[in-house]
Amino acid sequence: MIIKKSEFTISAAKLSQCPKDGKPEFAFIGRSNVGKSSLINMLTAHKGLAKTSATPGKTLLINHFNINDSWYIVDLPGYGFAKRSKKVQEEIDKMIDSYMLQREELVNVFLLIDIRHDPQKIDREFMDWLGENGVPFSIVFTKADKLGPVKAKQNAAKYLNTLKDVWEELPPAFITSSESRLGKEDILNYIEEILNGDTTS
Ligand SMILES: Nc1nc2c(ncn2[C@@H]2O[C@H](COP(=O)(O)OP(=O)(O)O)[C@@H](O)[C@H]2O)c(=O)[nH]1
Ligand SMILES: [Mg+2]
Repeated sequence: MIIKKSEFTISAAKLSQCPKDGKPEFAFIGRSNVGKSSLINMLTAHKGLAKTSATPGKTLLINHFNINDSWYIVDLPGYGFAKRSKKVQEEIDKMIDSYMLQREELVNVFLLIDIRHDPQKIDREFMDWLGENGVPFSIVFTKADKLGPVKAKQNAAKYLNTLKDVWEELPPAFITSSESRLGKEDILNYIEEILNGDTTS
């Protein structure tokens, strides 16, 4: 898949404000500062498409980006950001829940995990919740350049291994770096396969 066009479409505060053209959506989510904006910019080769910032936790809206006039990247707010007020975080969680459960256009969720960190309870809870509700997702390990290739692979394998306590089948997983663009082709090919209805690989 080659991304020829990527542009911001709309920021929605609720589901009813999301685009109504029925195009498939691939959502990106994770804890604040996990590298979500950087990953979206890397995948689209569009610097500044999703804002990267040193002040984490700023995206409060569901942001849609039109890709090639045929599908959307959806940038969701980070969950579990301690500096937000409880009330604001609850509002966000409600918005995320309704998007995940009700948005018919949603095809796949990319759940981002910082490859350097030990498994965090909040990521695991979110993953299990997606599974229980039948929402298809993949894991994207971010910031692999900070570890180097060997350690990155080890950490990813170790992480995935912890899921086996409950998960019979592991979700697809990608090791990425927005710095080195590692994982770009794999993720874009995966999206293309899903869009083409090829679910055999
Ligand atoms: N070394 C390295 N740093 C990254 C990578 N991705 C993001 N970062 C840094 O991590 C911080 C948070 O990134 P950002 O994309 O804004 O995270 P977001 O809050 O999840 O959208 C920024 O300082 C980025 O420069 C990566 O792949 N490698
Ligand atoms: Mg961001």
